[in-house]
Amino acid sequence: MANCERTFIAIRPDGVQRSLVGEIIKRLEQKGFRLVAMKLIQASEDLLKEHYIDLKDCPFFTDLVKYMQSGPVVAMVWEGLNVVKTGQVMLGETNPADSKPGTSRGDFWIQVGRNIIHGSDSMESAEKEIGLWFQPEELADYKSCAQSWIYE
Ligand code: IDP
Ligand code: MG
Repeated sequence: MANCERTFIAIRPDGVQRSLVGEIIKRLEQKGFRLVAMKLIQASEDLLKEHYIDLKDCPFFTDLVKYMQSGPVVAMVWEGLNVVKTGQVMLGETNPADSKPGTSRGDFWIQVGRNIIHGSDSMESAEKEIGLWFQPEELADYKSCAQSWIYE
C-alpha cells in the first residue's frame, strides 16, 4: 500500500550534539508521517562503510565514515505516502547553497561535511538501509489513531 512506504532517516552526530533531535522529529511527526522505529546508536565502522558503499571511491569517504562515527546517531524508520521523496524534500539538498529555508538542512546547516541528517534517496536504498540498521523485530507494529485524519 502506498501509505505504507518507508524510509530510513538518521540524525547524524552533529545533529545530536547540536540538540536538534527533538526539532527534526517534531517536523516529521507534525507532517503526519508515522514513526516505525527509532534508536540512539554508536554505529560501527563496518555498518557505516556498508551504508555509504556507493560513495566508497569518493575522496571524502574516509572523512565521512569518521564523522558518522564521531558520536551517536539517531536512526529512525518513518512511514507514509511518498515518504522517501517528501522526506528528502524536508531534509534539504546535498549542496548547502541549494538547501532552502524551511528544510532541516536549510534551517540548521552551513557546510556539506556537517549536514546533521541523512535520508534514503530511493525506495531501494530505503529498503537496504532499514535492513542494515534495524532487525525486523525492532520495527513497531501498531496502528496510528490519526490515520483516518491524515489520509482520505
Ligand atoms: P546526501 O546526504 O544529501 O544524500 P550524498 O551524495 O548521498 O548526499 O552524500 C552523502 C554524504 O557525503 C553527504 O551528506 C555529506 O556528508 C558527504 N558529502 C557529499 N558530497 C561531499 C563533498 O563534496 N565533500 C564532502 N563531503 C561530501
Ligand atoms: Mg545520499
